[in-house]
Parts: sequence; structure tokens; C-alpha cells
Amino acid sequence: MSELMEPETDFATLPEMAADVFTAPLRKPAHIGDDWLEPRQHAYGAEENAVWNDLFARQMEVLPGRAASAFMAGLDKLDMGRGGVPDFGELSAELGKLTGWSVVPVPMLIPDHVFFWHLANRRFPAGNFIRTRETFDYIQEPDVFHDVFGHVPMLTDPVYADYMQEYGRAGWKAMRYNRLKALGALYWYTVEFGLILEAPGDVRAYGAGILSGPTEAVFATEARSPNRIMLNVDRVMRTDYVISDLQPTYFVIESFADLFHQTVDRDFDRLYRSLAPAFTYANSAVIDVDDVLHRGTQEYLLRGGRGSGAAPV
Ligand code: HBI
Ligand code: FE
Repeated sequence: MSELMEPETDFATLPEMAADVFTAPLRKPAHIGDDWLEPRQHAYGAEENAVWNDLFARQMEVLPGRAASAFMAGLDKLDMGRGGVPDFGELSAELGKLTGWSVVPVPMLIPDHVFFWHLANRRFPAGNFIRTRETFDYIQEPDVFHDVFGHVPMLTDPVYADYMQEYGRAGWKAMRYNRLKALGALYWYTVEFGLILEAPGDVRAYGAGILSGPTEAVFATEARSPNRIMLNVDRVMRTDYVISDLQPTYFVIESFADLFHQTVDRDFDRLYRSLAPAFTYANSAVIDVDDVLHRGTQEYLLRGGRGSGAAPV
């Protein structure tokens, strides 16, 4: 059935990453092993826990009615609002009972093949630090608030949980074809910035990049600037992405089963053989095959985007 996974491996051991595969170079801290895991979770102090609580409260002002029902249910199931940064041991015990996933601490961005390997084993790598008040609104590196608040609640949904594991398994094939960036675009437009059409006219966010920030939760679901296009895996894997601003385009799924089947039933060998090394479509493009829910004005982007003072409308 699955064209996405690699039947010849059990994913128990870390794959070798060939030197000629294109990926970002990262310098491993001295205390970290090949699995890039921290020996233990950081012990958060009072001010750090207060940062978590304030970020949590801010998101709860905007997420009801905008976040996917599965996300809100996940927050509840894991009792994420109990106060302070959640303990990964407790979180993993709860999540383990629900879908078999665990949460493990990592120091920073980790290499693609290590990240994929953890996902293939139902381990979610989460940042072992929290942003400061100075970087409250915007951070480049994923911290524990983005990773745990943004990603982990969705892992309580059984179908989504399976999708994430299959995504991790897909990393092997992408490495073999040297198309990690294309597979990364799929992650970006689903796991990080995905929208779901829960009912006609009712678009909600399930992507962690949207759910962990106050501006994008409103912008992604309601603003006139961005395109909202029904997800097409082949198209998305050919689409460029920016990591430093609100998205010009969001891709929308009908259900998590739709997301799972679009990826797992796809022949990725054929897709990788036909993909160009770099992206074909700009991140603001609307192309003839698109099933468009909302064609954006792109006024936020065209007025200059982040740093320009343009309103995220
Ligand atoms: N590392 N800590 C961390 N978090 C991520 O989300 C992450 C990563 N390394 C690689 C990676 N993501 C990419 O492979 C995906 O964005 C595709
Ligand atoms: Fe993320």
C-alpha cells in the first residue's frame, strides 16, 4: 500500500547521511550524542514558567474558533494549561497512552535525517529552552513553547499521529533522491502552516507555526492577503517557502485522513524523479491546477511585509 515508507528498514538505527546530500550544516554541541538528545529536560525557573504562562494566555485569546477542533481537544487531553512548562516525562506518559508518541528534548535545530529518524520512531524532538521577554513575539529557532504548545496537542489525534510517523519514514527516500528540501516544503505547508476546512466556510489552523503565534492565527484564517488553496502534495513539494514572515499562501486539507492518504498513497519515487533540484513555484503563486478557496490580495506582502509597518490584513 504505502509508497511513502521504506519497507527494507525498521528505522531502529540512525540512517547514514551521505556527504553529497544537500542539507544545512549544523554544529553539534559537545555534550550531545549522535541522536542529538539532551541528557535531561531543562529545569525551568519561575520567570521562565511565567513566560510560558503568558504565552499560553495570549494564544487562548485568539485560538478558540480559529484553531482546529483536534488541537483544542489535544490541549485539553494533555492538560497543557495546568501552569508552567510541561514536564516531558508526564507529557510522554499521557501521549503514550493516547497515540504512542513521546516528547524528547533537543538543544536546537537538529539535522534533517536525525529529525526524521525520531519522528519515524514516534518521538517528537522539542526545544530545551524558552524564549525571553525580548524575543516574546518572534523567534527563529523553535523553543519549547512553539514545539510543545504548537505541535504536541495535534499528536493526540490518531490519524495525525500516524501522518507524522509516515512523514519521518519518508525522509529516507528523500535523502536517497537528494530532495530533502522538497519534503521539507510538505512539512512546512502542513505540519507548520496547515489549515483544515472543518465545515463549509469554516477554515481552522492545525499548523504549529500558526498556532504558536497571535498574529498568524488571525492572518491565516481571516485576512484577505494570503491565498488559501486546497492541498495538492505534488504542487506543494514544488513550492518555495520563507521562514521569516507571515505566509503568502496556506494549503487547506479536508480532514487528517485526506492528508494521510494524499501522502502515503503517493508514488514518491516517481515524484522525486520528476522534481527539479530547486523549487518551481513562488510562495505567492496561484497556478492553473489550483483548487482555490480564497485568492489573496497579497497586500501585506506587496506593501513590504515584516518590518515595513504593513498591517497583516
Ligand atoms: N530540528 N529541533 C528541530 N525542530 C524541527 O522542527 C526541525 C529540526 N530539524 C530539521 C527539521 N525540522 C526539518 O527537517 C523539517 O522542517 C522538515
Ligand atoms: Fe515547528
